[in-house]
Amino acid sequence: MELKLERKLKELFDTDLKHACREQVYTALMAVTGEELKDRETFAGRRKLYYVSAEFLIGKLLSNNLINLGLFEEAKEVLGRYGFSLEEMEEQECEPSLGNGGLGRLAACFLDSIAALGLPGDGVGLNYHEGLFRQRFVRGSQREEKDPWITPDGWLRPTGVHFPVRLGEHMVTSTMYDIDVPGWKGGKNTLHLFDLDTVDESIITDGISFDKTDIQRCLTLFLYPDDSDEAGRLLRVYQQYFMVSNTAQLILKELEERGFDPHQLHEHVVVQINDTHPTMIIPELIRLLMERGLTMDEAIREVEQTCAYTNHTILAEALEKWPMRYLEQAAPLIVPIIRELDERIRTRYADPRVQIIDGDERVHMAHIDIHFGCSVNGVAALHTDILKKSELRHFYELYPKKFNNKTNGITFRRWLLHCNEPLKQLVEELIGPDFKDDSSRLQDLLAWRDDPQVLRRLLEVKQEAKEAFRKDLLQHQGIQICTDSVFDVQVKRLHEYKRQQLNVLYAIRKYLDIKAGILPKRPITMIFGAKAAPAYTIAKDIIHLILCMAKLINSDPDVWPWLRIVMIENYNVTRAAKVIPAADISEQISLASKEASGTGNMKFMLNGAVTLGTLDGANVEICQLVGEENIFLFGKSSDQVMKLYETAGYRSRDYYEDPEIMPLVDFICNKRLLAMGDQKSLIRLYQEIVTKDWFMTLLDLKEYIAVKDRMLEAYEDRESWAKMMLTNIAMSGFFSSDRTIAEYNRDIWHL
Ligand code: 26Q
Repeated sequence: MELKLERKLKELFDTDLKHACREQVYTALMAVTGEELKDRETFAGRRKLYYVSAEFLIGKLLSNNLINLGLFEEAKEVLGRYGFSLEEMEEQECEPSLGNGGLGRLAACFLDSIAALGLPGDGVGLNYHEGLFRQRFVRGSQREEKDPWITPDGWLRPTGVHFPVRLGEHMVTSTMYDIDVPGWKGGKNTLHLFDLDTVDESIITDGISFDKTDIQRCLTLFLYPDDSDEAGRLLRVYQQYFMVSNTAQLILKELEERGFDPHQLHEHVVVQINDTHPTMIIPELIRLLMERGLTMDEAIREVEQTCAYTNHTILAEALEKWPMRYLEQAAPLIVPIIRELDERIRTRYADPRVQIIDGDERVHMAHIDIHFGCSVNGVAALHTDILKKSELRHFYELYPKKFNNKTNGITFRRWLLHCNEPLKQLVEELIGPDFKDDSSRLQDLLAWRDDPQVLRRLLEVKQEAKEAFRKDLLQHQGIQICTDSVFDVQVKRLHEYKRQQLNVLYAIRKYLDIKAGILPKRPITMIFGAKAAPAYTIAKDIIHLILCMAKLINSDPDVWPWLRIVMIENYNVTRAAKVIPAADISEQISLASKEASGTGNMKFMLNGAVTLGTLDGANVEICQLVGEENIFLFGKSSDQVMKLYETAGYRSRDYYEDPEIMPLVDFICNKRLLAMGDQKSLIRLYQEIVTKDWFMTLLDLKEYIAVKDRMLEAYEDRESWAKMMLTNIAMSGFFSSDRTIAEYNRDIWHL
């Protein structure tokens, strides 16, 4: 490593490690790492996977790549000897935020695990020039700014591969860029990101606005442009078709290069469709196979056995249904195919609920996947059950064998080995290094459950992470927090169903208690981090309320020594890796039945936080693994919630009128808050909660308060708390994405 760095510094800057500046060392390190990656052999096999996704939230790659190349320790040591640190190198790397949240991060963890298991599988997506917007807080509200991430010394490699794509009336030519995905034990796969050379960043006007009708100049400018207006939605369809047409052409090109015939597609290719965003790959592949001489029947048969679909949501409003005229405008070549597929289903089934095109000429994307794919999977046991028995019931009756569960996972390389060095070291000292290859070995930690010395060391490791996060927050936001307080953390996208507002109502309750002289046993630091979709008004109102509460408390010396609210600005993968190791309490408080899985919950568990949650998504499986005595549960069950929706049986006003609840909700419109913040926003949020509360915040509020108070009480018995931490870490092995990927391969991919 040292020699290679010296050589690179000489070549690029005519300098050496003794004299180079930080930026030069960074550039050299990136280049050397890139070259090591390039030399690795690509995984190959009889059948190849294409994981197609509109999002890959890969985050920074330098450390991750060094770890997988086995160069991490060496790089750290060499840099250290010359007065540099790997952290300061990482600071210089831009984060590719090519995803919104869970779905995109899952795709990134999956790429890591596919390569770790040595399976031949590439990711395919879009090369958004600006990732998800950068979030700034201005006068207590979210502002969006662009977040360019493409730099000359980054990981993106031009390939010289181009495909013609018909976008609406125009033929365009794509360019493919590649990012290497190294395996943990050698070998590599590739993430292919498609782009258009005509895209022009200069059309971005203030913030993140641009002319959404100028398709050739804006196609891949942004990840998921705002879908709140007509032009935005249409652009999304253009993006999707561009993505899948390129993917389909790449698949057939590689198939031919490997010496196979299009008639043998399914024997050599499997396509995993990540939510419905890449659904148009089904008609596009059929179209291209027919161009290559297959009959429609033959083409459909091949594609059916090639494509598999993952569902990530139960929220009806998130299931994509595109007006036919959007498809006619953006993707005219596949419209006749979609109409033919629709006809075939009509002749097979009379039930209007399973048709592809509905009475309003809207195309139900998931229905295409289910009818014309070989597998439908949910992302946690509860989620898959709900799909079977309610959301996709009519399809489950038609195709019971297609339905299967694949509980999500996370890559332990990033979410333990890299982000929590002290914990990694402690674990390794206790149980040896085998857990790095086989996460289920973490269970060996249970042997130390009753060892006071080990439990004490676990608490010290947590303290160290809290200290590191304190420094990080001070450096990035100038905010000082106390590491002797309990760190209570809720970080995830802002959505009403995730119920950040429930957490804020608890903060209001604590604030009022403290003002009344009822003090907690120990100071509490409530940490939030969340981006709201730019057009999601109520989500932005909730951010505003959090920031107003933070300000109110900060200016009140009665309160701030006991309660602090901190909102992490621009929460992203990089910030996640800092805050998750530091958390004591992991808030997973979605309304039961609404969070398909959650993956943050797994990251917290692995890092020794204890979950405060509802029985939703993968929390159910966490509970089964650790036992009810090692998790804090509250709230109505998913069955109860679904019944309430069915019968329209929830009226928020009935709960609001409870004398314990009313003052908390009313506080949102308290005089001091209104004077401090945006009245319109606060009143709107208040009204929403009292009159609508679609995600039933008030339903679970009292129990949430009681259980959280009990949890804070439990925190005071440090040894028994440490035991809970240890049990959580020990049982988290199941949530390794290596396990998830092994299951996908066993049941669906057969690579
Ligand atoms: C759809 C249509 C138009 C515009 C945008 C969208 C859109 C964008 C993003 C729909 C869905 C998403 C993202 C969904 C997502 O992140 N789902 C999460 O997936 C995780 C991985 O499976 C789960 O753990 C989470 O529970 C689920 O919310």
